[in-house]
Amino acid sequence: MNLTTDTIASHNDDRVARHRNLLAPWTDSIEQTESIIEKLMAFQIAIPSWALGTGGTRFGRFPGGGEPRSLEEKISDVGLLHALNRSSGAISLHIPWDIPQDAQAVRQLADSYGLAFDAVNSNTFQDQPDQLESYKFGSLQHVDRAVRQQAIDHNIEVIRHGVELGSKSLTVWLSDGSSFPGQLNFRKAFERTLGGLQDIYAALPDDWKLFVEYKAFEPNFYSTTVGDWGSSYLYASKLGPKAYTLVDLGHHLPNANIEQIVAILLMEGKLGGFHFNDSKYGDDDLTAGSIKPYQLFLIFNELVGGMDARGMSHATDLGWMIDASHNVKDPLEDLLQSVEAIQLAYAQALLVDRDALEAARDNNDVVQAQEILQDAFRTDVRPLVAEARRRAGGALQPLALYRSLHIRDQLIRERGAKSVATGL
Ligand code: AOS
Ligand code: ZN
Ligand code: ZN
Repeated sequence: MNLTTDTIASHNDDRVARHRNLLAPWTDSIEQTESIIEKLMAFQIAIPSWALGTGGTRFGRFPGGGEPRSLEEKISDVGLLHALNRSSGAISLHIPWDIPQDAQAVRQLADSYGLAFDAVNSNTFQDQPDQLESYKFGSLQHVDRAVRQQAIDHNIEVIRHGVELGSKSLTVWLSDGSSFPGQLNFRKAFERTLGGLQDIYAALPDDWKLFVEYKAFEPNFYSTTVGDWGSSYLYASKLGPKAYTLVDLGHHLPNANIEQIVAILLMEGKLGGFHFNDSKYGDDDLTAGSIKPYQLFLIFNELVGGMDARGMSHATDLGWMIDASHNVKDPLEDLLQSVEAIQLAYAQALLVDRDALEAARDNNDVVQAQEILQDAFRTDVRPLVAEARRRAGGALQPLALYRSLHIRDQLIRERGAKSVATGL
């Protein structure tokens, strides 16, 4: 499925007059406006390969049709998103769901869509048909050395695939933990997991990063061996300078102050990246910004402040990835919504008057500090995000264009009504 520049241009032509009107007020502060647009254009968000099919819950799965049947079709789907919004210029793969048969060809295909490979993800939370040992009681934490070794070898194989594709990071998410009190010796589980991560870390190329993703609970319901940012930080610190913590927004206990976690990890140089999503109850993996957009903004507020303080590049120094998937929407439409929500939060955070905020804090002017943040959050930055897309060659309204072209119908004709993507 290829989207031509002509199609996008004619979509934009029909809308550009209205767009210019919406943009007009922004020309009063032209310097700030231009700087935000440039930053938005540079900001790319990686799409996870497993979000391209309709996700499942443990109660059932309802494929929407036209789902990608192969790695090549997944790349083509992300290429389509990127053509529409010019902000989804990377894909994050999952092994073994996405094993590339011919890495060179896969790389070329991604390249033809302007896509890079973001972090590769390992999988030691499921048993694969050809696998000798079972992960029923964990992987890197397992009491049996053979199971641990199998998990280590798998991660090293994932790195190898990533190297062939030009990826620069490995995300390790472990489902390891226990479901009942007494089941696990916490200290031994930690030590064994650390040992395994050390072996994986040793296989990491010099210019790679290892992301240690934490999660409070699920699938284990009593303890998780990498259960919170404190444990992840501890593993990452013990591993060394190439290891970082990865924050998945859905992986906290209710009401956790994620923006504060982000601020501290960033300050310590140990924040690696994100899995963006949203949730109301647990690891719901809902569309970014769909439930708590203010929280997303507050996180970006810490990111912009903290990254600027450390002289980091917003575009390249952290891993920006989506981790969302569910049952009821067209996955491509959902991803367009997630990307836009992330861009809006980022643009609003760029609006914050940081000097005024610091001054208010120094004066203990609580009201003014709150006003400054809310003023940015309540600003409609959609015209800026649309302008960034337009300048980069994308569509003013990606979702509207996707719908008007009946892309899902075309994909169903091409791939069938019952195609099911590999993944969760
Ligand atoms: C699991 O809850 C984690 O969020 C993982 O990052 C991710 O969902 C998984 O690796 C994809 O299967
Ligand atoms: Zn995740
Ligand atoms: Zn998750």
